[in-house]
Amino acid sequence: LSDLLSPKQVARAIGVSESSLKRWVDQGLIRASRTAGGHRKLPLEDVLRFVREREHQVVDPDLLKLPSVSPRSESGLTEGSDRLMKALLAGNEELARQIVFDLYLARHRVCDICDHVIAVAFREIGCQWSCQQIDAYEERRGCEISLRLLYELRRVVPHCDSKWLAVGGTISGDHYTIPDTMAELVLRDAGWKTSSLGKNLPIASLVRGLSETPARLFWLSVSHVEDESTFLNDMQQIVTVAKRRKVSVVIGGQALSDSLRTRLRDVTMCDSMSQLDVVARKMRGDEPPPSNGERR
Ligand code: B12
Repeated sequence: LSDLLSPKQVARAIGVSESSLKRWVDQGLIRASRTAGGHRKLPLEDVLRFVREREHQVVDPDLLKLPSVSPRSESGLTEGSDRLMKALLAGNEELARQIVFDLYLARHRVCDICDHVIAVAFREIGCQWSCQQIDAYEERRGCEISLRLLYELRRVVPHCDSKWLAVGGTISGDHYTIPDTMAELVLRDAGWKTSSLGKNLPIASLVRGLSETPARLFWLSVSHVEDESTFLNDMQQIVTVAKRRKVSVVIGGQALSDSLRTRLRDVTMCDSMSQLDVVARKMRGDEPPPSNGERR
């Protein structure tokens, strides 16, 4: 992430004096680097971490190059999912962004926003689609907006540790982009360096990608399975290479039926992004950070 901000920009953005801000920097509360001329420069992700931890309000998000945040944060996950669903169906990207970033700045964890807000909104969108209450374009447009939001969140999650590399993707026939992009984002938030190999990838290529990168974790998002026995064969190929290379395989997704689950071996199965977060942090020997008390 290359966004570096001046103390003046940050002070104005969060409505405090520049001298308070410089003091916090000098006390080490916000990490800063110095330019050749000796000026302090603050990385955006460190500023956001400080804002979340100290519960400051962002009064002028433009100055942080952030999407606009509503002045009074609506911090609940439950209201968030309903509001997000409506914003997505209306194609209101600005409002959708505001809802997601408000929750992030209100200290909800990225995995909780994914599970309890974005995924819930899409469950409802799926119901409305199957009851023919909405048109395909409304669903698809909502997917496009959500993907962009996930990439914007990715811009602000803190730096990751390059020792811990995770790769993953989806197998050919699986066109679902949101859960895979979420898995990558959650892994980054859990401190992993990630590199998605891609969506809808032929199994041979996915396996080659796994064997040619020094990854320690391989994630597979499974939202659509065309044929169960082909899928089990594909998984066998992944697990064989992963074992040889001492890579942990973590899979999740709504197409993992009970019959598939009972036949899968040597993989960690997760039902949610929160579980992925726990598994990923445990592997690195980390405890989950504190989050906003309200879970739903
Ligand atoms: C958007 C959508 C699509 C879009 C996706 C676009 C895109 N760019 O991603 C498109 C148009 C491709 C699509 C196509 C189809 N879809 Co569709 N789709 C949906 C919808 C509305 C949302 C899915 C979504 O992305 N949700 C957001 C994710 C994040 O939520 P999630 O899947 O619940 O994931 C959570 C967990 O499973 C877990 N998880 C997920 N992945 C991973 C990975 C890891 C590593 C871990 C740890 C955890 C994890 O964490 C997530 C967050 O909590 C669902 C409705 C629903 N109920 O979900 C239908 C739905 C899944 N689709 C459905 C169907 C039938 C189809 C089609 C077969 C339609 C058709 N006849 O062509 C095709 C199949 C496409 C294919 N071959 O891949 C049905 C499936 C019914 C069933 N169980 O069989 C659903 C349920 C709609 C419905 N009510 O009928 N779809």
